[in-house]
Amino acid sequence: MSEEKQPQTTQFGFVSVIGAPNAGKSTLMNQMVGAKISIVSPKAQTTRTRVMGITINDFAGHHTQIAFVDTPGIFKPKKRRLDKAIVAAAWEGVIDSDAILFIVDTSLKSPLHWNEDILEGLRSQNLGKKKVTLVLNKVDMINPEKLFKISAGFNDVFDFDATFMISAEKDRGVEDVLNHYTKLLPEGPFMYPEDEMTDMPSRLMAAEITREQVFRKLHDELPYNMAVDTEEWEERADGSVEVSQVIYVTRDAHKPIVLGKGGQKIKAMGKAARLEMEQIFDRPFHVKLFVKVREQWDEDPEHYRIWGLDPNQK
Ligand SMILES: Nc1nc2c(ncn2[C@@H]2O[C@H](COP(=O)(O)OP(=O)(O)OP(=O)(O)O)[C@@H](O)[C@H]2O)c(=O)[nH]1
Ligand SMILES: [Mg+2]
Repeated sequence: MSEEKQPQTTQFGFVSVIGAPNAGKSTLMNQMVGAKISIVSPKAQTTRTRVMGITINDFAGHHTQIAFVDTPGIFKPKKRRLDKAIVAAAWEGVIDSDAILFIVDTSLKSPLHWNEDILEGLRSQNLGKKKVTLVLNKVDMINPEKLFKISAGFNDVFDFDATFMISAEKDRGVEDVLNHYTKLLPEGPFMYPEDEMTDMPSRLMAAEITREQVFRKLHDELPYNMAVDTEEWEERADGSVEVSQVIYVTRDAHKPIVLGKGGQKIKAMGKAARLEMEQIFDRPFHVKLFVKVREQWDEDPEHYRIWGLDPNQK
């Protein structure tokens, strides 16, 4: 019997992408969607909210729209309110999804140990019939022997429906993961227009683009404790967009770091962000950036509201 199905039948589902901070969740989602939807950086805890990347794929007679939900990295939050909200948002993604993609950074010294919290969490969540797929990432950095040991270690402690070994960054093995979900997801109508790639509002997307440029231009000079909000978004008659954004830092001493000598740094960030926005939104942009010190931006209820996070996580 062949697995071929009628091409008219469509399939649709949400796949939540979970993993420890820095595992490569956003890199993989962007790769599968074929567009830069979620920002990526070498710093842990880059993604702070749920970001959806939508794609349509055809494989073995299946015609499927897949909505990947990139989540913030899951870790054990200690005290900070923002950390608790971030981790809660990640687990919420799991509960709402049809299937779970669990991605692991295999280049770490002890990946299994590093992921204990998540495995524990997966065991305690009511997953019903949801399948959990193991995706071993960054295989470009380790040898096959170690990789197979890691794979066996994870499969010993949890019942995964399949295991993939990939390099999200080098685009190796990514298509197999995409095809897996193309077959797996339930039959049903597409939930999003065929050309839609994300459900993220443009203002938030623009803020994320700038936040990535701040990471890039400052490397390790700035702690990760920084936020960007889009204050104004104005569509001009000529088709261009004027955007004003504020980069929030928590200390006076951080302000000159962001500005750079004679404002060089912030100028460069603004330019890079503008080019990226023009590419993503396919229209001209004018970007104005400001730096403000707000010691407790991560306690400001407005910030939580904008980003769809719940400030009252226990
Ligand atoms: N060598 C290698 N690096 C990778 C691979 N995939 C991702 N990375 C790098 O790992 C770092 C983290 O990638 P992200 O995609 O931001 O990871 P994330 O899981 O979304 O991280 P958070 O949002 O902070 O939880 C970045 O520097 C990526 O370039 C891979 O396959 N190989
Ligand atoms: Mg991320």
